[in-house]
Amino acid sequence: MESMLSNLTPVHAPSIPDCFLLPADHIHRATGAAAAAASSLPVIDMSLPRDEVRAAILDAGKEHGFFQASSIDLVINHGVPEKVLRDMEAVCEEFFQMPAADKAEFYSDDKSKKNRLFSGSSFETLGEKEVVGNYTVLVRGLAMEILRLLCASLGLRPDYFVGDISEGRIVLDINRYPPSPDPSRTLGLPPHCDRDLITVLLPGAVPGLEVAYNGDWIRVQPVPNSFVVNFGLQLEVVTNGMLRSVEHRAATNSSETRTSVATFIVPADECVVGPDERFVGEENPARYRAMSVGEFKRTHNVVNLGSSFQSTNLKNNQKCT
Ligand SMILES: O=C(O)CCC(=O)C(=O)O
Repeated sequence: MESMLSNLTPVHAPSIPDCFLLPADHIHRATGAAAAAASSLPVIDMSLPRDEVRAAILDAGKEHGFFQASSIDLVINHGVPEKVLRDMEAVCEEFFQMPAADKAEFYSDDKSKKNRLFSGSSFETLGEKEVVGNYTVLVRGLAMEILRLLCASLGLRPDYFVGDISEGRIVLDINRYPPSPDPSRTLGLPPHCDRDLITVLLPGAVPGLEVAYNGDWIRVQPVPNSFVVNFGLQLEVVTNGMLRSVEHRAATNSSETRTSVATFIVPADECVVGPDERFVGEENPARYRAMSVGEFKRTHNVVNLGSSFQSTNLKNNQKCT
């Protein structure tokens, strides 16, 4: 825990604690070939006419499971003003700049705790409740708007994702990635798919997010004032695989600290999620079993360690064989 709480830079701490080291051949570095082939992730200007945004989200969902939502401050009723983003980033920075002893008070291994610091952190400090609360409400609004647009594209009723399926406990992860003395042996976050319905990530200005694509990794170049949006496993299950939840990871770098804020829209534990009948037919049999989200969470591994393009263990429990 000490090494995680420390504010040391690599200059001060030239060696990496063993627990953060991966085997040398374990990290498949991004070659750039995928990015060249895919011209990076699609960037969707959310201020465009709804029909255009809808079509772009569906295309991005089918091809990548990821996109960047830009010009969000222009979206009427669902905008997240730039000030809200900057305030949120400032609160995160303030927290991580606190002395290690103060941060230690938030440290806990107990997953049932509402706010805790672990190998990433979820926190809410009394003084900043307003900033974090305001941010969360606006980002949730954006996520719900994207889901509504998807409904129209998928032939679902507009409020399909309203209710239990999106109203589990909202989870906000604030990820802090200090510079690494050896980025070739460390990852900020190992490859994983998100277990939620949809995730909205404030990626910060420093690159680090990498998205699996055709056996390689696309390194995401953050677009200023934009969010990275990706589809979670629950959306993949509902659409019987039409929309994909795609593996991603956070790489480290040797010079700059990176902070990202992930907002997860999660179904309630008792909500039973399975492929909707509209996505199942003779040609397209159900690929997943229906199961409660609580059971899904209990029986799935969260992440794979190291490099992998086959995180199917995340989905196997629910997959029909
Ligand atoms: O920090 C990032 O870019 C990725 C964050 C992420 O994947 C997560 O919080 O699950």
